[in-house]
Amino acid sequence: MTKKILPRLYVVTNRHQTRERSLQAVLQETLSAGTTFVQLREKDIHTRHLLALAQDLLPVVHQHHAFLLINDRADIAKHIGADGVHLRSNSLPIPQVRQFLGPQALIGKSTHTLQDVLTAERESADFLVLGPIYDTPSKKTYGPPLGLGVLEQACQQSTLPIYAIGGITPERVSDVKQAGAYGVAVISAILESTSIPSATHQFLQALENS
Ligand code: TZP
Repeated sequence: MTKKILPRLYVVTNRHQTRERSLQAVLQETLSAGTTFVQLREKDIHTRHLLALAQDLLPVVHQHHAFLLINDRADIAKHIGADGVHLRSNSLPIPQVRQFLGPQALIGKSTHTLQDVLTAERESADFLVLGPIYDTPSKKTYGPPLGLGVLEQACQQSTLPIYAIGGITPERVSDVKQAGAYGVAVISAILESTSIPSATHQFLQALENS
């Protein structure tokens, strides 16, 4: 059975970081500019609104031949036919989600320590997101930056593709790739950008060149 090939750029949503633009408009712009991997991560939204938003976004994402993953909510992902789910530490365990969504679903896992990385590996996630690697405006929530050293160790000790997250900019792509990251996961450097197409192109170019 063939698994989907994972894109290198993973755009993570936060509708509060779009500079007053609608999330739909911002996503449309980054998808048109070449983004092919999106995580809908709206943690402070009621279930029914999240369902409606996900249902609204999925056809747009699929029109661009991109994948849509839903943060945490395997039930919503399954119901709308999303490409998979992105799990956090307090989500349902990976094996149960795998059983629920089936073998074709993409299952990503957020990790914040080397121990998290090794656990997620044993449970057969498809990919990991590790961070924050750098200082980010949201650092209070996510803790101090791990730095490139931890990223490098994680990439050496894991066979899974690892996306670096936290303060990632196009200028930092080559360093995280050099540390072994498969790709980058980005919120603010794309969603808050005054030119979403140009920010997206810069990331895609940096990923291609490193
Ligand atoms: N997990 C670790 S850092 C982070 C998440 C969700 C936020 C990353 O946001 P940004 O704006 O790309 O630094």
